[in-house]
This record gives sequence, structure tokens and C-alpha cells, in this order.
Amino acid sequence: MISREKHDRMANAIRFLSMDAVEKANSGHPGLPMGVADIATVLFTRYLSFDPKHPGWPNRDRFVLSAGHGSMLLYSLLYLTGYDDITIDEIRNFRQLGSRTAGHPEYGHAAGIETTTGPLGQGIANAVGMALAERKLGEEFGAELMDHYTYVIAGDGCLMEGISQEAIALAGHLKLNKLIVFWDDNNISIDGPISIADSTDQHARFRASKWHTIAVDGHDPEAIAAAIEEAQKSDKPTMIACKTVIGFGAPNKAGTHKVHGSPLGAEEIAATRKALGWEAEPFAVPSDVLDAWRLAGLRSVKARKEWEERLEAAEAEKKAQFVRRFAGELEGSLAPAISAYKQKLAETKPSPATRKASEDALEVINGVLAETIGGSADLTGSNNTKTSQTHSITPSDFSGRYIHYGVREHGMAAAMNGIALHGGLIPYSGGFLIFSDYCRPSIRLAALMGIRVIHVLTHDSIGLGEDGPTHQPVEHLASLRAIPNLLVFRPADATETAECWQLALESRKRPSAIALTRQNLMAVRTEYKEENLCARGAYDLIPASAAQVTVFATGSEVEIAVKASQALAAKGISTRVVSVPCVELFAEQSEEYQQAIIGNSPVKIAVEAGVRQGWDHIIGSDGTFVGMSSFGASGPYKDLYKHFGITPEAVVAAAEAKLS
Ligand SMILES: Cc1ncc(C[n+]2csc(CCOP(=O)(O)OP(=O)(O)O)c2C)c(N)n1
Repeated sequence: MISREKHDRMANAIRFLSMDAVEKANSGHPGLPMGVADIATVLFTRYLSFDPKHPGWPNRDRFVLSAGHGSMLLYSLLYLTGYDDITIDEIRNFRQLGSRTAGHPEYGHAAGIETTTGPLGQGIANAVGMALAERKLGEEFGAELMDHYTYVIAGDGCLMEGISQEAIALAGHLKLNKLIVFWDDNNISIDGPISIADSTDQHARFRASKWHTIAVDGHDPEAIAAAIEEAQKSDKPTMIACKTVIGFGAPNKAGTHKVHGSPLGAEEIAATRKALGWEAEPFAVPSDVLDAWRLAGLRSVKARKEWEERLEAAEAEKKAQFVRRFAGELEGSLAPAISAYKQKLAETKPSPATRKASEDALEVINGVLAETIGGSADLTGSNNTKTSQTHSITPSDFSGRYIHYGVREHGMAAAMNGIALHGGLIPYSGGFLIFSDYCRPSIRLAALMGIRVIHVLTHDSIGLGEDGPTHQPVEHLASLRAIPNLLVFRPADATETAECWQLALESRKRPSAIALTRQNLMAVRTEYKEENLCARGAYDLIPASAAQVTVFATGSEVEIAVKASQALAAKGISTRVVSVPCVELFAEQSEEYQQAIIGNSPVKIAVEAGVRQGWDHIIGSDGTFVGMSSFGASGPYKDLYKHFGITPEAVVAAAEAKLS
């Protein structure tokens, strides 16, 4: 039992570390850590199950600081509880180049940072994915191996962001009752009191989304503890509204927006030291307080060891699966299964839309990998993401492998990040390429974090036809390609689709977007090759020596390039066709390979039913681009391709014009 006095001193250690680090960095956000220090102290010293010396323990509770600007809260907690990665020097170097203590918590910088937060609303939505993963894995491996809580601290900003509604609606629907969110109800954001911009009754809102809600004084440790215990018993996710004072303890600035995001200043810090009775020097934590925190860090060692014993005692196959999946390794049988499938494709030469080819590839993949968990933002029949193995998950039955995310692309993408971060599962899901814009902030964070999530993005051009320009992506391939560390695949036929899926799955440290067509495409890869040709990003599909013309194309436009090359060849113009299923992988090849593929034909043409941006790297600024330079239009897709001049005839004419 921790006395009130001890509790206060432990919470004050967070407050002073945060204040002092922000002061030294001369930037940062002291208000939130000072305000929620009591909540965090109760959680970390009495409830959170974690082991700083074994931070990757799969059954640990997850803690997400959704209000990432309060990063010093998390860094203080990690230092105080004894994580090796966050030393007092790291705290001193808060926000400095090369430190682990970045401005906002960054996944991968230090153990204990469960996700990258900062863009408000993402963390709470990640946590929904973590809680979902916990529930799913608990169903699959049993509570003896997977049974933990997911805790979140979210601020007013997180709850104002639209993504939070998508997230809480999904969590409420799925009854993710081991998800517990502390709302830092401090009535302050940057511009001033919340009342200048929001009048939401958050309790009513959460309850309407099928959550349990509790209200407490966020500075009363026993009330916080009682609320956590009540939440743990709930059959719904719980939101605990914690009334707090931002910048608690600062005599002149507490409770105002002045403590939100600026250093307090030497004078106010001195006054706070006095007010809270804290005599220690900056960055010094009195030994009795540090000892108490370090003891709190040891609280779950026994639970962790008992869990390890249970894993050891588990049936051999189950244990091996669990260990493999949490290590993020694929089944060895995946590659042979893809090879066998490619062999079949070479024999049958089917000509489906690539969205259907993706479904067929997934049928093979999902048969081999039990860890894939599919889904769609209410477009299952259009995205073709559901296979015979992936039954739907329902609030009462998590034995399935398919999530109906509802019409919530942003929430879906953020939940997928949470699922991947949790471990044990590989999330993939479906949406329209056009609505990748709705997921973009989460896709970007997946790329920044370097995690394996796979977005199936169908209806990838004017080729979707009649739905018209609101649904026809034009700039989306270019804009996704602009995100560092994201692989953007655009396969040309069923074989390339299978290869791109394999590459996406094998990319453990980056997310993938797979752009797929609605319309049928002819097989362009007609011979079996064991090698994954898409792995180099671009390759010779139709070689030609001393080619006068080289046509580069992706996805549905490869067929156009092939037909154009045949017409040009018939006219005696030697033409090469290069398929470019993944620009990013191509850019990673050796200089020699890239040069060889780009080649030195006098005429270089790129064909892609999107904007030119990005293509000059391959065709040069004097190259010819056959694609889109405006929004699309509504009509049958064949008419649209003619209307916008993306046809074999247009490619032939462009080549001839350049050669003449
Ligand atoms: C998506 C997004 N928009 C804007 C910001 C900039 N921002 C950082 S903190 C903040 C205000 C948040 O207020 P609140 O959650 O109440 O935090 P507190 O003032 O209590 O620290 C804003 C607008 C951001 N980080 N993310």
C-alpha cells in the first residue's frame, strides 16, 4: 500500500522531471504530464502489468499515451520504473537530435513506447487495434497466454478529432471491455478553454457508442484506483473522465493554456518547487522516491515468469506458433505455396481483375498463414478481401479472422497499426484507392514506425468507370509514393498480384499499399518463373535488343503497353516493355540494374492512368507520359480510356511522333 504522501512524491517526480526537461530543451509540453501524473502513478504502481527488463513480453498490458505532446510523462515513467533505454541522460537530452526522447514518443526509439503518437486521435485508435488483437489472440491461444488490458491516456484534442469517433464506435460495437481510456478532462487546449470550440457531453457520447463511463477527480488516487477496478469488471470498454488541472502544482500558471506547450520559466518552476515541497535539484529524484518507483517496476516480474512457465508448458505446436508469430516470422511453407500457385497461373493464364486475383492469392496465403487478419471498410464484395478461411469476427465470437470495420477508413487504418504493433497478427484490409486519403495519416504513421500493415486499395483508376471522378484516383499513386518507407504496389496481372502479396508479407519493417483494378486484365506473365520478378520493382517484360522505344507501365496499363509494343513491332519499330509494379523497390536496386532497366532507347514512354509526378526519374524530363492530367469522368471504362487518350494507339502515335 502506498501512502498518500508517498504517492504525492512519486507523482511529483514525474512533474519535476517533465518541467525540468522542457525547461532545458526550451520547448515541449509540461502541462499534461503535470496534470495526469496522479493517474499515471496509480496506474503504473498498482495496476499496469509490465516488466521494464522484459519490455517485449507479449502478455504485458499495453499503455498508449494518445496525447503524445505530453511525451515527458511517458519518458519519466520509463526512466522511473527502470527501462534501460531511458536513462537520466536521455531525459536531460529531451528533444535533442539523436536522443531517444524525441519531441513526441516514437515507436522503436525506446522500449516501452508502444506506438508513435503526436497526431492527436491516432493513439486511442491504435489502442482499439491492440485491444482487438488481445481479444482475438486470447480466443486463439487461450487466456493462459493472452489476457491483458490496454490503457490509454487521451486529451481533449484526441476526443475532438474525428478519428476518435470511428475508434470508439468500433470498440463499443465489438465490446472490447479490456480497453480502458483515461480522458484528461482539464478543459484546456492550445487556444484556451475547451468551451471556445466544443460543447460535447463526452459521457453521453461514449455511452451512445456502447461504452461504460465513470467520472473521477483525477488528483484523488483512491478514486482513480476504484475507477480502474470498476472498469476492469465492465463488459464494455470504459472511459474514465478524470477531472484534472493542467500544469498541476504551478502556482500561477496551473489551469491555464500557458502551461500547455511552453516551458514554465525559472521563476514559475522555483515557485512550483516551493508549492509542492520539492527540494531536489533539476533531474535529481530523491532516492526514496526512485526506489519506490523501481519497486513498482518489479511488480509484474512474478506474473511474467508464471506466463513464461505457461508458455513453456504449452503444447509444442501451439508454443511454436505463438513464438513464431510474435517474432514476426512467416511460415516456411508460404514461398512454396506461392510458387505452386504461380505455376498454376502460368498454365491457366486467367484474366481476372487484379482485385479478384488478390482474393485468389489471399486464398493461398490465408491457407498457410493463420496470423493474417483481414477486413474492409464496408466494401468486402468490392475489395475481395474475404476468403474461405476468414470468417467474420462478431462482438460475441472472436474465432473469425475478418473484421467488418464499417465505413471508417481512418479508424480502420489506425486500428490496423495497433494490431501490427501488438504483435501476433498481420492485418490487411480493404478500401477504395481514392479513400486512401481518408487513411493517410495512419498509413504515414505506419511507414514512420516501420510496421507491417497491408492495405488492399481497389478501384485504382478511371478503370472503375461509371462511379465517376469522385471515385477515380488520379493523384493517389503519386501521393502514396511520396510517403517514405511505404511500398506502393500496382500489379499488372494475377501472377504479379501473387508476387506483390508475397513481397508485402515479407516486408516486416514497412507497410504496403496494393493498388488493384476493378476491370479484368489479360495475363501478361504467361511463363512460370520461380523468381519473384516484382521484387526488383521493375523488370523487362518484353525485352528487345537495341530498342528504339521503351514503354514503362504499371498495373492495368501494362496490357496497353504490351499491345502498343506489338503494333510498333509490326511497323518494324523495336520496342521494349518494362513492367513497374513497385517504384520504391526499383529505386533500391543497384545503380547498374536501374540503368539497365531504364536503358537508352531514344524514346521512353510511361503509361499510367494517374498523374505524371514521379515518372521523370525513369523516363527523363524529355520522356513522354501517357496518363491523366485532370480529374476523370463518369462513363463506361473503355470509353474513358479512349476519352483520356490512354490507349495502345495513343502510345504508338506518341512513339512515332517522337521518332519522326
Ligand atoms: C492532429 C493534430 N492536430 C493538431 C495538433 C497540435 N496540437 C498539439 S496539442 C494540441 C491541443 C491538445 O489539447 P489537449 O488534448 O486538451 O491537451 P492539453 O492542452 O490538455 O495538454 C494541439 C492542437 C496535433 N498534435 N495533432
